[in-house]
Amino acid sequence: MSRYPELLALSLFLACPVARSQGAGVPAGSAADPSRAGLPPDPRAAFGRPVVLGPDDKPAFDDPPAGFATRRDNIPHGRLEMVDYDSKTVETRRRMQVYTPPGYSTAKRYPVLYLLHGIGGDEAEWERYATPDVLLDNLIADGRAVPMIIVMPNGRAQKNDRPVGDLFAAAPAFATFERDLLDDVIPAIESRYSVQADREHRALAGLSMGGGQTLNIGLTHLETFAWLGGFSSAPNTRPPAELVPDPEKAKRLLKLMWLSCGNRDGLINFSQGMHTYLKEKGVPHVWHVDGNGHDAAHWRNALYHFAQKIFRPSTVE
Ligand code: FER
Repeated sequence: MSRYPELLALSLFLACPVARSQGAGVPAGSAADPSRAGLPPDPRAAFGRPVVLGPDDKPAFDDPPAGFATRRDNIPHGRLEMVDYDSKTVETRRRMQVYTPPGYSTAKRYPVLYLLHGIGGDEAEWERYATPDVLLDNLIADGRAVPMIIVMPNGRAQKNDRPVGDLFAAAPAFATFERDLLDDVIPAIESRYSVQADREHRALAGLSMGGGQTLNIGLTHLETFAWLGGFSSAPNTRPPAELVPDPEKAKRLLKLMWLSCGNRDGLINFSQGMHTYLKEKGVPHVWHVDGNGHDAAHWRNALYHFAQKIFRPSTVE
């Protein structure tokens, strides 16, 4: 998100209309956490909004084992490459980062995970936060994940897509990205890589703004994606009843609906709202609340678990 997370957390809080309108004016880490009295605001408890936890808001999984994101020399490695594509949506040439698994071969066809970044990020953000290539190399070597392609596009669909200036001013471009993803990114990937081009072999997941994009785009395009993961989804998330107007259809088509958030994340209410709605409507989903904030630890851990569940027989009840 930034090389200076404290400053970014503070500036996001100051710029955040939702936080300000709810009067959540307590800087993160002060009143909410007496153990931090006298310390600078805790960047992990971003946005300074009060977190109210309910009985369902607990971990569904243990934290990953030590070393899960450490590169191992004695296993096969995949490849990470930066790829250009023509975007009709933005009318420019754009970039995305693509991971191909160890032994990638055009003699096989692979499922694809599209992985979306946050408001301060770009196509390189996931790599900075979570090294998805290392994570997947390890999981695949241990037989815990299916060999897959991971596509990390730039979710800010506008001509200048660098995370500069007022980050919130680009919020509309994160909505425009729906067309860029469906009309430009996916066709470019499917024409260049050896992929299984159907809904059951496409997953969409993202962190924060990218989590909101995942829910907004994925739940309204179940003909395109069967596996969805919203990590710490941001206020760009549309109301659950708009995204899932037909719960029976969602039940029939979703192979995995993953929602997760840290229990110190001031944006948790957006994920809680989606969990409550899906629970009420009987739509099976994962609801995983761990001990992190709005931070890379949550996103790395979420990807570790999510990547093991996709493109396999569905196990969620
Ligand atoms: C907001 C607060 C946070 C918001 C977006 C975010 C669109 C996104 C944060 C992130 O991506 O980390 O009010 O409004």
